[in-house]
Amino acid sequence: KKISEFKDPFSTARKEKGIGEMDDQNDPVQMLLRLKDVRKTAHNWKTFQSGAKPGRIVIPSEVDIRETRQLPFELDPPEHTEFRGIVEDWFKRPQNEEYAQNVKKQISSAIDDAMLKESFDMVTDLALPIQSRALTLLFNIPLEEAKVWISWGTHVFRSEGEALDKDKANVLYDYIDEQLEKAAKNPGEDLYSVLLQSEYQGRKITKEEAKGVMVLTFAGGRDTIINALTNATAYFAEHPESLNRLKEEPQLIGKAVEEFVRYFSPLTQMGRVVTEDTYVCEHAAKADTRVSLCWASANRDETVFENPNEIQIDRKMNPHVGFGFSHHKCMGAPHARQVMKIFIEVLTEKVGQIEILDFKENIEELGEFERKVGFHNLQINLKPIA
Ligand code: HEM
Ligand code: EMZ
Repeated sequence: KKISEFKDPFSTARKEKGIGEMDDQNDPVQMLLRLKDVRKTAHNWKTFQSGAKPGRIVIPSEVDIRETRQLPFELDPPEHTEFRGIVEDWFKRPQNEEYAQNVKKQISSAIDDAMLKESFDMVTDLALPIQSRALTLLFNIPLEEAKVWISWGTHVFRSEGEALDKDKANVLYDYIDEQLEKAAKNPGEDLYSVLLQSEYQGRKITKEEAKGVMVLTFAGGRDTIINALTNATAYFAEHPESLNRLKEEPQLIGKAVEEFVRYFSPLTQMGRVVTEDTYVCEHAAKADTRVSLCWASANRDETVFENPNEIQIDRKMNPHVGFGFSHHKCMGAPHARQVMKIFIEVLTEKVGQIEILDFKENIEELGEFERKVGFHNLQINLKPIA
């Protein structure tokens, strides 16, 4: 059995019923499993809203550990459209050549250091530092600051085992409050300062709104990137021929990134709150209940993807929804794609062999389903190209 194999737990339910069910802290969720339904529902923000009580569209629900509304994530049109418009350009900076070169410097040096070790944990010793350091570029602040973030571990709201962790969350909230205070007193060229100077609905953005953006960028782009890098590394350890192919044909790296996002679906699902009695996939969905858009299931939909359970690094048609769909599609995708692309590029340039020494899988419990989303740890050894 391959360590880098990620089974699709949804296939029977997707084919037979199209929906799955899970309870989450006594607030059950009807999960939409088919790509077509996921898209249609994501598009219909009037009936399936994001702007519910903060934390409720996240599964597991964060209503008990968070009051700040994450922005633009927990808004619906027309407010969502205006708010997203204010921040979107900033989140496209990762496409600039200079940004890419800085990411490359960071990742090259991280991999050089890792190759000096006999063995190390891909999750906490490599993916987490890469993710945290790259985030300093997105924020446009000194690299030094990454040290603080690395000390928080892989998820800012959860500890190993998925339990919500309020104390951990409070560390993040206090930190962001402090950074925003500093930026307000002494504005610079960083994301905090830029936010505080932006205008929304004809007035300046409030500190609470700026905090909502920062909480989201810290939380949303963290375990997702870490799992994507770790899972791709496990895959290359077991498929050295694929890494070789990408070395020979680097123009395929972009396609490979999309295929990893499809196959690993680092964000399993996202909820919506139903605003009026309706039906999803012929099942009644009452007002004020939750449904979820299950990206991970949609990405294995056999009516859309040929051989959905195989990684094809050169997959031709790949309309995956790993980064979401419609209004809320991932704003961090340019950054995430750049980090993943450059990570793979550096592997092809420097690494000759990847050996897995030990691992512990990270399994999500989703009611009737169990889904592997990544690894709590992946102990590996990297050998330089001879
Ligand atoms: C939204 C996935 C990385 C910031 C989303 C959504 C998905 C997603 C599926 C849609 C949520 C919804 O429809 O409610 C991913 C994956 C990532 C990743 C798979 C890594 C491989 C990042 C990063 C950042 C980020 C690195 C920022 C640093 C956001 C934001 C939104 C979002 C701000 C909300 C956009 C909106 O509501 O308009 N992401 N994400 N993500 N993501 Fe990501
Ligand atoms: C939320 C979410 C964002 C949530 C787009 O997804 O990511 C999750 O990891 C966080 O726990 O708060 O930011």
